[in-house]
Amino acid sequence: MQTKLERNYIDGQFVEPVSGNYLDNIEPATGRPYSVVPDSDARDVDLAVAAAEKAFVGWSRKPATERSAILLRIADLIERDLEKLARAESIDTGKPLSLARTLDIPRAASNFRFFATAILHTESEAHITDNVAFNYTLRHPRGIAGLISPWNLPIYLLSWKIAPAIAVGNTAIAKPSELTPMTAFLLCQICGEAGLPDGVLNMVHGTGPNVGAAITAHPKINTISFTGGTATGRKVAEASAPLFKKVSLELGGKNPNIIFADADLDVAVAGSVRSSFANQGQICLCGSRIFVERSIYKGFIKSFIDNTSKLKLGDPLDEKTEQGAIVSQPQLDKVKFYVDLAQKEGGRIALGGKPPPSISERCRDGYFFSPTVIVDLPVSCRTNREEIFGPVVTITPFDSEEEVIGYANDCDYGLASSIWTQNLRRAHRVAEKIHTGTVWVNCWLVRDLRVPFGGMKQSGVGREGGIEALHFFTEAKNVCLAR
Ligand code: TXE
Repeated sequence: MQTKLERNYIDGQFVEPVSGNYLDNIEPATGRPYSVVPDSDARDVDLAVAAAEKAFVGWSRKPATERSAILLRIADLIERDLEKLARAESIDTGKPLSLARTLDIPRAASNFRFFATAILHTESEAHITDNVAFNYTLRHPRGIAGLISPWNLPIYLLSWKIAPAIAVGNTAIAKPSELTPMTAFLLCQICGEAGLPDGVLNMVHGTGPNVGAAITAHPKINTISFTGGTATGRKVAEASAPLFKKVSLELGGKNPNIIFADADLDVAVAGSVRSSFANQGQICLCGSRIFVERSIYKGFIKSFIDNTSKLKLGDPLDEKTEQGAIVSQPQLDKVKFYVDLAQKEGGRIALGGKPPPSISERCRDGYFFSPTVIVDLPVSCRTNREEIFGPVVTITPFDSEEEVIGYANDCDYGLASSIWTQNLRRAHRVAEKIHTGTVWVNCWLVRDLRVPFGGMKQSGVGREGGIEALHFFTEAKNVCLAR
């Protein structure tokens, strides 16, 4: 039964898409539609641009303290509605309710709070040109930002873009993934209640080709922040380049997770199980290629499999569930494809490899897949190079530090990596040589909002987070005064 009607949010109003068309929104745990999403197109984007353009005049001139106060109210309201939002996120994505409650929704509140306060503590550079001039830097909001986000961490990632974009005085047109639009819709209600002026944030729902492409092609949207797959990122870059848009792309990953023999094994195993299977492996930062020093290889695999087997897979809305559903049928098919491919490439399935036995009557047609561990694969096979984005990891032995650095870097992606060792010198040495935007040592997914975040190689272009985000969403201007 369709229980909710989502609508676009344009100029402070909830409105129907111009076409009047809607897409089914499917609950991954049941495989059944439970709401509808506006199937918007370029005409809705045009309306949103008109609203954002009008709102920019007042919003960009508002004192930072006033913008900050509104963003802080949004953060408070997200926290007030934590349970409602967590439940919505869990139903929409298939992720465990407990994860949405402890990670996704709190992070959305933190994103607004962080950037609300960051704009109160900015500094500007001054450069004195000897005996000639005095320079200082002004940073202006750029105008209208287009913010496009994926389905794996819907409100977590969308708020990570919206908060800095509007905090510095831009207006925004956001497009959540058509697979997971619900919390974006609820966030608009919150923004209205928090007193965000009409038109500052506009939410246009719909597909990538219809709405995403209209955003990237729109001449009045001069800033694009995109998170999603690498193939889509390429399209976004192609559409934006002729218009000279400022673009930030956070794309896929195939992240190495390296365990040295001197690691604290219990900590490394627990951390690796989490980094492999959190959110069913559907986080761009998940460590999908595990490399283990040969002397502890067998022991690690045993312990890793023991711990993974204990993960409770079930109905995402069950409080005890640790592994929920995969987001969609195509994504489930993709996972199955790679598990088949791995076997054709010589891999052996040490755990999982198929959907779990029936979970419950409610979840009979849901998109579930057991956490899967594959061993005995060559390092450079497709399974070890291509992003699967599901609960599937490979484990490969290595003999030396040099060898494993080669393995880690032998990949088109460069988003994140983890190293587990108790040797501090080794940690620094390896961290310096790995080609990824983030290197975690003896931890995973510790995300301080101040640090630069982004990927190398095909994992993306640009950095967001902290000052990087404030700079990305502003235009620097040099003012030069003769002495
Ligand atoms: O993502 P898409 P999809 C990876 C993952 C997954 C693959 C495809 O491997 O299997 O990407 O997933 C919008 N112009 N990641 O297809 O298409 C789209 O509507 C502008 C990794 O779901 O990249 C959505 O809002 N926008 C990733 C957003 O782009 C377009 C997270 C992302 O969707 C568009 C998700 C277009 N032409 C998937 N086409 C990560 N690294 O976080 C689509 N979109």
